[in-house]
Amino acid sequence: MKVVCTGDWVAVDPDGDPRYVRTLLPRRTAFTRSTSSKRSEGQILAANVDHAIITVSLALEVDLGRVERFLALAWESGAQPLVVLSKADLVPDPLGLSYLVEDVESVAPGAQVLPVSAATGEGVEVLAAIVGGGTSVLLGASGAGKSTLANTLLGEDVMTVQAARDVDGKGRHTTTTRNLLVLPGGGVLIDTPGLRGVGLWDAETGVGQVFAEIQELAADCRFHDCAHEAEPGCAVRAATEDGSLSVRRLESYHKLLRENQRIVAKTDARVRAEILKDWKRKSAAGRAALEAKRGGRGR
Ligand SMILES: Nc1nc2c(ncn2[C@@H]2O[C@H](COP(=O)(O)OP(=O)(O)OP(=O)(O)O)[C@@H](O)[C@H]2O)c(=O)[nH]1
Ligand SMILES: [Mg+2]
Ligand SMILES: [Zn+2]
Repeated sequence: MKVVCTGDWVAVDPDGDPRYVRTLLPRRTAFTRSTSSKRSEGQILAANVDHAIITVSLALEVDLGRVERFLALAWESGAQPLVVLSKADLVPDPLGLSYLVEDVESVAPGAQVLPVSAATGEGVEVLAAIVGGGTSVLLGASGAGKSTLANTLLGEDVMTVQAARDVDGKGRHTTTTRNLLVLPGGGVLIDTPGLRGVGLWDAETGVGQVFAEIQELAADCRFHDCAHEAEPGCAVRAATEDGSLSVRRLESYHKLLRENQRIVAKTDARVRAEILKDWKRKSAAGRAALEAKRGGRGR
């Protein structure tokens, strides 16, 4: 059975119970993360998303590794990612703000980075234009200001907003369900509960897209399967030596790739174990049926 999730398009019988889904339309995109549970499937957070809005609060120091992780999932989903630097009013120095934007831009090739403030209205018009077409999802940590942005874009307070804890700036997980909101100017917006981190889910292509410049450099490595670890003639490591590629970025790339490989291997092992269990169960049932038949004949 397929589970319907936020963003899915379904067909219902106009004369029947509207809760009864007749057909689930094929998903164009799916934002999938790994779950801690023992299931072998990833969890689909949202389907048919056109714009994945990765919301990063400027109230805290920006964690570039986390941005890269969200970007990998977004690219993998098929949606176009956009990084919103929220609470831009908390960085009053324009030069400081432009440095922050540049920093995030350097880890987000192919994605727009937009400073936004719900408090002053900065960037809101640009964001409204982007979300005015198709389906968008707000992603990010609790307290990042996702629901505040949703309310700003809606022009009314639909979502509950709560102050982040003062001491550590951490959120309170105010939003607990995924909410699909229809925007007045067109477009659909999904507000989601804050995610501290997201586990990758078979996201090798997505990881490649986040680190596009590393993949480009890799074309000049001596070995076509170079892992950029200790191989001679590695163009990627050469770039970290001449400073054109940051060591942090290369390490982050390796880390996400390794994590992804672990998850893929674990899933494969789990799928194999499930098949084996199923086969054992079936063959045990088959044996029992055979015994019963034999027993019946004997009597
Ligand atoms: N200074 C400032 N504060 C903001 C801005 N946007 C949101 N906040 C504050 O940030 C806090 C958290 O905002 P929420 O919108 O509830 O955050 P959220 O991302 O929806 O959090 P969860 O629902 O827990 O995931 C609230 O106190 C907001 O008032 C902004 O543009 N500037
Ligand atoms: Mg919220
Ligand atoms: Zn290399």
